[in-house]
Amino acid sequence: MKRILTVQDISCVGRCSLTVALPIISAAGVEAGVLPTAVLSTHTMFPKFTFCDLTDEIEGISKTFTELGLGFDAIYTGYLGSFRQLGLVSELIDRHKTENCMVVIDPAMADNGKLYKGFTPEFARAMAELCGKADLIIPNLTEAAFMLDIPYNPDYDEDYIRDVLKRLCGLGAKRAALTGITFDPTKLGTYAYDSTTDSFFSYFNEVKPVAYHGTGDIFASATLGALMRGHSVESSLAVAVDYTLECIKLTMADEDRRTYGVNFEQAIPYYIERLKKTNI
Ligand code: PXL
Repeated sequence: MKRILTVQDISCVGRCSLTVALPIISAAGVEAGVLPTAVLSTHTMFPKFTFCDLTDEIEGISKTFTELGLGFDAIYTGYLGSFRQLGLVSELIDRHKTENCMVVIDPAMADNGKLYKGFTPEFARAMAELCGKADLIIPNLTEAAFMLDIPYNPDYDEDYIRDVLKRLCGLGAKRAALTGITFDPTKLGTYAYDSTTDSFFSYFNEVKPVAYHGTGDIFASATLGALMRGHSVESSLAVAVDYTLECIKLTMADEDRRTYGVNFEQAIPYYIERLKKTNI
């Protein structure tokens, strides 16, 4: 059984970061080790939240894993809250990265042309440096623009997306997958570039006329789960597109849906079944 380490905050309520990553990765049949970087009452989109920083714990936990001989098949990072955390996570990757350990980075910090509360363009550039250590990065177009220090351009064409992906790999990441990409009003999905083979890949499914918060974390966690189950990068991204769409459909169908996150829990049986198929 594979074991991964995911490094991100735990927001007690709000369906993001660890409360999403843990159940999805466990559902994939993969042991999910966690390194919580902060405890928040909710994520930062809520009008009020508490924040307990756990940065001081990162180095001790990381070193203790090494002393115990605990290795990981993947390190998956999500929302990280400070420059110091970026530095410590970079060291953690250096310490634990082996040939058989895949580094997946979701630079969760922005969406719809804007940085989340508390982030700056300088932070995005520091996140870009961390992304240089990844085997796969999974930004949305806003995060990509901030990391590359280029204007956010929602009126893109395929050439533009290919150029952005090549530049993202220019940061040092072996592969980059952009989420939330659409060239056709009826389709939404991912567009990816693998610099090791100089090849592009895209996968789309239905688009729904809604925008729910928290789908980025679900997409990244579902990708990681599929990778650890032996899917190729391309097949893992396709699984994540299909699972995220299923989460959105179930949320739309729920008359009592919450104002935050999507009903990813109800779509877990779908994910488990979808993992059994390799269509790419
Ligand atoms: O979904 C990304 C995320 C993770 N963690 C925290 C957040 C957000 C997005 O707003 O605030 C604390």
